[in-house]
Amino acid sequence: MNAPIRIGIIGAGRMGLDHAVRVRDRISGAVLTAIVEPDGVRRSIAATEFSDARMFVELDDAVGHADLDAVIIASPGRFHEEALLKCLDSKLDVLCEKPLTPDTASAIRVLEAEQRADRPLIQVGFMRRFDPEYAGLKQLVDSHELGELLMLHCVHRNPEMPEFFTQEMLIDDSVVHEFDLVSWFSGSEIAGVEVRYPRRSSNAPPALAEPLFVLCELENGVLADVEMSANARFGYQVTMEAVFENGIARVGQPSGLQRWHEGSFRIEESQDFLSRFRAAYDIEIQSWVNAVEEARLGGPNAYDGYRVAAACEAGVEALTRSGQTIAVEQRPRPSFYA
Ligand code: ISE
Repeated sequence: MNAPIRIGIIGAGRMGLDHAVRVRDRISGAVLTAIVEPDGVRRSIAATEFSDARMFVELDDAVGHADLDAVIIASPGRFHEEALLKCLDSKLDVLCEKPLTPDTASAIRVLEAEQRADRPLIQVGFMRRFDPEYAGLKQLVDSHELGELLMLHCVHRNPEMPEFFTQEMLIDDSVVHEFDLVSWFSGSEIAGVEVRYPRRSSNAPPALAEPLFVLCELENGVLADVEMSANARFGYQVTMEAVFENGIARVGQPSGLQRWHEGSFRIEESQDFLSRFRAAYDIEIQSWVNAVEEARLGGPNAYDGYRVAAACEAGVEALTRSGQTIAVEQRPRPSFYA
């Protein structure tokens, strides 16, 4: 049996700690050796919970001292470029949480640096591709069993968002997932993005105008709409309906315990993305670890992250030019990412 892959996690926030538990308890062939977190409070919480891992303030220290084969980047997107470039310099395999970077200029710098390596080293954390229902839908699309895919109706509802959440984050932190999926399902590139504003929800904090209605035009003619709600209150709900020539398919419908009581019927709804996508994250990280073992990627690559960044850039511009379709500008896929 091979030695376990030694993993360091950058960022001990909500996502980073969730991955730390996953690597420690549920992933085979991996061991958590390091956590990098500049914030002292978060670092000491992590140190208590993950006493077998070494704690570092800076990535440089971890790369210099810890036994590392691979890194999960779970810090906020604006810090990704610097971390990615350092990991590439040290030839470390990386699972980078979405977004790869917040804009295309920085994503291109990462792609250029990565292409100096022998092979792609960065997998991007579009975990929904690993959700069993979404993976089943992808198989259905690719089988052509229901004919060609025509449209996708996507719903992305969060119960509430933290105070720091900005209007742009509705696109590059949330709709970013749908940008990846609609392109993956349709097997085509996003050509244009339009944003429309329905009546504003009184649940929206002063800094946000939402919900949003986002329309994506794919190069092959598929249309995808996304309802993005940041403060839907009742729970966390992410669904998709795919319309084919000869049928439809749905994912993300409420499931689980069903309860009938006092004249009503009830099914529990998820309350956050970590529980809703727990299985997807587990499968994603296991797939990545297995792939690292074989010196390859186990999911979407940095070019996928770049093209989604390009769609996000158009989407952010569309926020201020409601009703206009903003073209997505992107460079062709280098053969390195074929
Ligand atoms: C969050 O960062 C995620 O990635 C979740 O999957 C998404 O549903 C949520 O809207 C984002 O803020």
